[in-house]
Amino acid sequence: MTTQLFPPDFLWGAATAAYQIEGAATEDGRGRSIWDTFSHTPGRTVNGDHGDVACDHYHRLTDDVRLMAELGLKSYRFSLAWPRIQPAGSGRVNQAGLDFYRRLADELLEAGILPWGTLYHWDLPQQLEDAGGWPARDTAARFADYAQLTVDALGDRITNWTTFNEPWCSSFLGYGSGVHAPGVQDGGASVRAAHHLLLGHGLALQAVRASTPEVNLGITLNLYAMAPASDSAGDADAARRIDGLANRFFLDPVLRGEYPADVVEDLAAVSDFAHLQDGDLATVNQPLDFLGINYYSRHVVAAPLPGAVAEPSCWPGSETVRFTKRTGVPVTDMDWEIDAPGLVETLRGVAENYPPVPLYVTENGAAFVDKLVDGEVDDPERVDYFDQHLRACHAAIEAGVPLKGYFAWSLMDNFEWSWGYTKRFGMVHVDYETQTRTPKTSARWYADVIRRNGLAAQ
Ligand code: GBH
Repeated sequence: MTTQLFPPDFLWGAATAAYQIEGAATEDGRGRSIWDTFSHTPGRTVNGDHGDVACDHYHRLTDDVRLMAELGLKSYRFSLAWPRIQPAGSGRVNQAGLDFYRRLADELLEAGILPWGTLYHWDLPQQLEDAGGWPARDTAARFADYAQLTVDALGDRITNWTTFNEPWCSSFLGYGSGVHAPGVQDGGASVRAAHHLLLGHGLALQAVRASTPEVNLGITLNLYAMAPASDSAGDADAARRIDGLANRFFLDPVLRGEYPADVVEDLAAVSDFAHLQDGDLATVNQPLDFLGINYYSRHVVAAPLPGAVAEPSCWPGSETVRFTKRTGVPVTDMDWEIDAPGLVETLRGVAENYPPVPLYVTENGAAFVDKLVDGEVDDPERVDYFDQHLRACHAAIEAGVPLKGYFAWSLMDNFEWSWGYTKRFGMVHVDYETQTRTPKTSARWYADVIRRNGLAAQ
């Protein structure tokens, strides 16, 4: 293949999230979040791992920004921990929390790196969970307040903001299957949670635009390519259902102001949608400056087996759909199929089926079993994963998709939620005993890509 150059202003970045890297869980007035509670509850995470220390980024931000500068990153996507800024989730503001992110933004800007803030990457203040969490409508209004005060305070330095990272995960893993905090298993609650996350997004955009109109605002959705396991009608219906819950249940309200009718029907036994009030969907459907897409893999699904029994699931109403694997398709250490053409499909699907909006890949990456040998980590599979997916991005741009940037997940190894520290997604290796950072082969490869503004001939 020939050299593939990207548009001159293409934004090359890497991403992280607060609870996955910061540590300092009880310092400088930070409040407790649902992930503190969850990860300290026996049996919830592998090895009982938690984010108390994580990558200790809170104390190492200067070193970490230097590392980013060495990589030549044009942008860095991070999340702000709501409980650092508003320890109780409402009311009193903790200035030390805002100061930390102000310092991070300043150091990034000084290094020529554009800071990209995510207001919510899953760490709801525990007190708001105690008051009902995302299934409660009031949480949406609390989020809008927090968004407004945070962007008011930092919008002079951080000019690109996303409201939520992956509301699908917060709703359906948090309140459906319960594999994420707060660990609830209740289909109806998960559907209400999704609605209030979407509503919180819309309310936040209205509030922020009213007080800090000059910033760019968007949301990040995790989207999956989809395929039926066979061409049977039953498998096609399974693919329609899972595409509905994973992708369209979030894309349609955000970009069109409506819930997909077929998904509402699939959910009939789970939710009567009595939580949906007049005007809500118009609120959700605010104009976006950009849409962030996190892409990892494809779901290949099949019709339920006869007599299958529904169990608590992140696919409410479609609990018995079977998730299958194609033979011969390589997988990552998460056991996710590597499917770069699925990224082209996903980007084109959004660009061709929804009103136009600038797109960013806000996460894409892979976990592999990395080994530190003589102070080096050689990770050719990760290089290959990034290479294939960046070729997919290039193909999408050539097909007319308005893709403006790409953030690799992740800058460094970190706390992989319920998998704890057992899964490594970083371009930079982290030794959790010594906190030593070691750029892997993929980090050097990515630095070359950025310098070249594209992929070398193969
Ligand atoms: C992203 O989620 C997240 O934004 C990021 O924080 C995370 O580190 C990254 O992906 C890598 O996972 O195996 O049943 O426990 C992508 C969506 C969230 C889907 C976690 C799979 C694990 C469910 N993923 N989820 S389970």
